[in-house]
Amino acid sequence: MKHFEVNFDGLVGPTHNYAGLSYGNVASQSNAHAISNPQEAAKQGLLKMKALTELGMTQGVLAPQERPDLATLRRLGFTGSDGRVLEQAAKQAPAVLAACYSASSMWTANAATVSPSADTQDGRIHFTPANLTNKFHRSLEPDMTGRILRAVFNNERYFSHHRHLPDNDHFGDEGAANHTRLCRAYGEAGVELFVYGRSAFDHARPAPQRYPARQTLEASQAIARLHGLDDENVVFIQQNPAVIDQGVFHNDVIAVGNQNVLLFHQQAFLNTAEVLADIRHKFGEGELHFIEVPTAEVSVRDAVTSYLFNTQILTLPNGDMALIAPTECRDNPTIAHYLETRLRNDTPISQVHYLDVKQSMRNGGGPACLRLRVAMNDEELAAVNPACLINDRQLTRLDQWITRHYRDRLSLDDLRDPALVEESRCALDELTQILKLGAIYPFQR
Ligand code: SUG
Repeated sequence: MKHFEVNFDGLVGPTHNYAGLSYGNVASQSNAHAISNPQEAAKQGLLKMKALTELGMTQGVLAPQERPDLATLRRLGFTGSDGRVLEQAAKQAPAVLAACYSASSMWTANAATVSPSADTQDGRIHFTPANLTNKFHRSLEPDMTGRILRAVFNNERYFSHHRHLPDNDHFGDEGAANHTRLCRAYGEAGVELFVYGRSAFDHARPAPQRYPARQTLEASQAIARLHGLDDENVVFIQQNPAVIDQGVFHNDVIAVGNQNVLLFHQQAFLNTAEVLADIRHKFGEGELHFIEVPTAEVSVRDAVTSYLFNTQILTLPNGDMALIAPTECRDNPTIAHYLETRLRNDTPISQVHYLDVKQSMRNGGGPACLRLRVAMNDEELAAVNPACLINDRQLTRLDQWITRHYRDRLSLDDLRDPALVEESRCALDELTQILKLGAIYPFQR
């Protein structure tokens, strides 16, 4: 039996825009109110998926959510026709309207936490959608995320789907963005690292002062329990609050792991020495590479602006490891120098590929944010909805679908346009046929 990791990228939705919704996410704030290009955003995402298939990887795709979320706007007291709801919301609560329009489900690293079958008690792959309680626009995602995941991983023998954690900041959960798995081989039990920003129940623990810590310890512990993980294979790690205060709103902005490699910034964690010793102990025998990037070489600021750590480390079919980095890393001389000289010295990473995902980067979403990793074997892969796996045919169909339905310019003012609601629905209706999802969207019922 073969074992590998499949990346499921979020398809960027037709309402991709820059609304400055994420306090604590520097890029989202600094690009607030910029004009977006949804068509370019979706195509950049598709080209990233294509690039991975060309490297020999199995690549999947997850459908976007329906936006605007008119049901939420109605729940908040806006009434009448769709057009009237938009008009009133634009007048009375433009920030709420923008939140209900966000295409943020494209960052599927925040869709769910996934534990592969080699780690779980019942030998199934476990999924828990993230509740994303810390940001209103993102808290609208989990129910639909669950529905999408069930439509893609639709087989109870192999896949176990949990409901998202309670919708309360005490259990704030941001999914795989704060979760990494180290292992000797994908098919063997690994060590699952859960990184949290604060404890919701123990106020004596350190917490950031300026920006919110989105993930709590208690949420991470609940996921580990739900997934039936063995204590011996789990490490809970507190993120350094000082870096959250510098814009590291998820751990995947400052650390990334794959198999026996953990690439992280010197300031990523609290009590780093203890954390590393714990990981090493639980990892057991075999080579384990801790690649610690010192502040003297890369500042936290450079890490946040370049997204050096929001890269994907892939194990290619020939066993080599490759790093998928945003072009912002190549354009920053310090980071380019680090990647071209230091990184490849004495580490298993032998190639670096730069991809342009600028439309997503402007909202603080790099290559790693755009993907949900699922380690699986042949048999499990055969149980995945095949239309959600990328091949040349699906790439062509999706590319044409984007060209047909997406605008190439969207300003916040455009969000009041009722035509955008219809365009998006029409696009998503067709998408459910391309990806064979069934009628998953509320407007289709
Ligand atoms: O949750 N940005 C997202 C970016 C998520 C990145 N994901 C990971 N690091 N895994 C967020 O902050 C900005 C939307 C706006 O401002 O319009 C936004 O939601």
